[in-house]
Amino acid sequence: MASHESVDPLLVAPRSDGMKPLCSSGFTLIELLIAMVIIAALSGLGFAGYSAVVKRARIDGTRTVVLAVSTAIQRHDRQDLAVPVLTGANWRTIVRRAWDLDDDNVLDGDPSLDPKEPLNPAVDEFTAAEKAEATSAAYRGLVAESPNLSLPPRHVDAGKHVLDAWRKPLRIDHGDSERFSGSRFGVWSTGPNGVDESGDGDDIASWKSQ
Ligand SMILES: [Ca+2]
Ligand SMILES: [Ca+2]
Repeated sequence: MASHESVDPLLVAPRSDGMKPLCSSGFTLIELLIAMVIIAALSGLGFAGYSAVVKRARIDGTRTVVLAVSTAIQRHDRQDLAVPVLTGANWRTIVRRAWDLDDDNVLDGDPSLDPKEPLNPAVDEFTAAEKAEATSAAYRGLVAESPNLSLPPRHVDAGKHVLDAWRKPLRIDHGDSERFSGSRFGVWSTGPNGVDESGDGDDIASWKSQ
């Protein structure tokens, strides 16, 4: 039997309605373009969905760290630190805020490990005098002084600063219990936009539920 006899004539014969035979070609250019547009749209939706999932995971991870730090500070119940300072030939005692010895609202790392990173002022915390004061009071920052505080390594930098998911050090402020929902202090991350809004905006704060 000849091979052409096995082909259905309807599939190859010219059609009376002027349309192409059913198996005459693959995709037309228009069909290819439509397929490409659909694939591009689906890819965009997939990327947007992925980005949203990553952002949510970072917010949730940062919130866990903020609450862990807040709990560790409450456990210490140590708000102030008496620091001996040598002025001329005389020693005197000054009071500093524990966990923010240099009063810059950045949660302290370990002063003795302060990397003095010139390109990142946020982790360039301690002046030489503040470092000396911290050393004289055996003060080493939250992570070094909180043995029960367990944080994922990605949330701690070389200077023992606690970082959020965007690699920014956490912030702290003391004193205003009305602002901090009854607590004497508040801890926060500057959030996805990396801008410090004192706990407002997209900041992730220990005294706010999100
Ligand atoms: Ca500080
Ligand atoms: Ca912010």
